[in-house]
Amino acid sequence: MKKSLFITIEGVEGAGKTTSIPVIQETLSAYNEHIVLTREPGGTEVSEAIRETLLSQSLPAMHPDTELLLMFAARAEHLRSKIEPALAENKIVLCDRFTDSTYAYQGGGRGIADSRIKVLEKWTQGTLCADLTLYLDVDAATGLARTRIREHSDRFEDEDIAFFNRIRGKFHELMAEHPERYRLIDASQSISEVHQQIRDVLHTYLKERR
Ligand code: Z5A
Repeated sequence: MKKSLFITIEGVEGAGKTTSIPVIQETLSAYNEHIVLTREPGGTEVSEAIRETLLSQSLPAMHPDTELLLMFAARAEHLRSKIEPALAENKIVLCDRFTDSTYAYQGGGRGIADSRIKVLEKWTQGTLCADLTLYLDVDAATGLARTRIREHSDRFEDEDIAFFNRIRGKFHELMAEHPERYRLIDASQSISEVHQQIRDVLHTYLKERR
């Protein structure tokens, strides 16, 4: 049986993706102990360097097209040198954000048409897409309030609430378009309740695959 799996975690800032990763890893390890944890933008030395540019607040604002192309430049490197080899070796790849974030942030947030994003998606990924997407859903104001107690912000976190409301709206559209891979987690609940939902969803998903 194929043991490789490509799992992505999505949500607005402060949804609790980072906080949930150890729970996801622990639950998945009963199925396949070879798990590659990674993130976007980033995940390789070159892609992390592109991430620095994308998130930097010391640079002037960049054009949305530049932002979009840099996201896919980082993704191309990440796919070729890390994700695709790991999947070929039958590993699980657990990725904190992936192309759905591009549709949500550069599409929903910045207003770039889906059709333009699709061209780059096809070029960079071919037919590869996530097997499973854990979508942690929380309203933008709650998510942002959770992150704004941090000392440092990044270029995205400085955007206004309308930007993040559009992003959440886009994630909901994506969830309706891809019910076969999307699993909704109610991230407005307490951390322990969110983690229990994640365990339940993963156990059900993995049982169905056996
Ligand atoms: N981006 C893009 O524009 N296009 C793309 O294609 C891709 C990405 C791939 C990456 O930055 C940025 O890049 C991101 C989108 C953009 N925008 N921003 N900013 P990042 O990786 O640094 O940002 P992030 O993914 O949004 O991470 P985050 O802000 O840390 O969110 P999180 O990982 O979901 O949250 P967390 O760190 O787990 O939790 C935040 C705080 O909330 C923390 O203190 C927790 O203890 C607390 N928390 C978490 N869950 C709960 C619950 N349930 N109740 C109460 N408190 C909670």
